[in-house]
Amino acid sequence: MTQHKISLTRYLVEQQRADGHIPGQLRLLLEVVARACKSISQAVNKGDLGGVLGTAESENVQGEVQKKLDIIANEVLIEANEWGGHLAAMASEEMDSIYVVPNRYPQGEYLLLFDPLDGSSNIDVNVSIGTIFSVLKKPEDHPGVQEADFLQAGAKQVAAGYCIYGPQTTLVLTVGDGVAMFTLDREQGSFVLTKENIQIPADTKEFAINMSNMRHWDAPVKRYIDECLAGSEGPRGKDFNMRWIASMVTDVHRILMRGGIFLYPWDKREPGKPGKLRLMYEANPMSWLVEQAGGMATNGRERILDIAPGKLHERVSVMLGSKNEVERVTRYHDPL
Ligand code: AHM
Ligand code: MG
Repeated sequence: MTQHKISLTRYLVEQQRADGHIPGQLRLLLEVVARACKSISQAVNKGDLGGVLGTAESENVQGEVQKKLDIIANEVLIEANEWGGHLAAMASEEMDSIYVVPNRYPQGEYLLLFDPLDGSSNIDVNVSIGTIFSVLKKPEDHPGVQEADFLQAGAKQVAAGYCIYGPQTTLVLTVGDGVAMFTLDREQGSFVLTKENIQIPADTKEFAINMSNMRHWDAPVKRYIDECLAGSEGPRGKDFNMRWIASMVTDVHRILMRGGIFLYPWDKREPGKPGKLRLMYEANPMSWLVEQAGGMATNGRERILDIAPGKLHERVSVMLGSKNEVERVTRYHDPL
């Protein structure tokens, strides 16, 4: 625990001063995202009292039924971010195409992508959910902004993070200089630095995967999990524990706090679909955070951050967390 409370604002100002890691516009952007997360946190906390639970009458671009809170969170993020002059456009899991900042506001140089409320299936049952975000720079070679400007590999991110709405509301952030964690002080209404330089242990005895899909997995993933399940009598020589919250934010948060491996692999049910999770606003930000914390993230074959996206809502197979475990399952994908 830090002795003197350092607010998110002070942390960002000091980062900007120290090494110019965070240009002024990016600092403003991150402050605004944090403010939006505070307001989403309030809506989430109210639950039934705020009339925010349950399903809306709509579907998103991926054909998923939207929850009321999905839509509220999306609107909060857009309204908070559109007028500040730091953004050119936004993209979200909940919107078919990009949202260009209206021309009544100045256009900035950054692009913001988000999953406004990840883990929607958990909203109504009072289990932790979160907002995931990724920030890219708009290419400078042309005026205006188009969807193609967003199609940059995750390695190009300039900031990434998530805010988890659980027993505590916690913002976890990287600007490429390690991972820092801020807890919302509800009385003060501000995020306070509570952990710096988060490190994921390279080894773990904990895995997270939706086991009900086992019969659909590809052989390398099946082999990896079978070996974990065999416990101390199997080839791994140790017993494993399993956790599956079904909120990626929460599963990844646990891994950042105490290690583990998270897998949402491609499976045989939908051959044309390379996975369930979305590359640009789920896998990329989480992969960068994990790498910044000394972990590893692949799709079984290549580093997630190196994948060149073909479209905004592209899906990807995800394996991330403790380095030695991700290395192992990735090795199992190598052709013999
Ligand atoms: P969402 O963005 O529609 O909420 O879906 C993503 C979620 C992840 O948070 C989680 O890891 C996964 O989907 C859960 O999938 P499943 O329902 O198969 O357990
Ligand atoms: Mg999601």
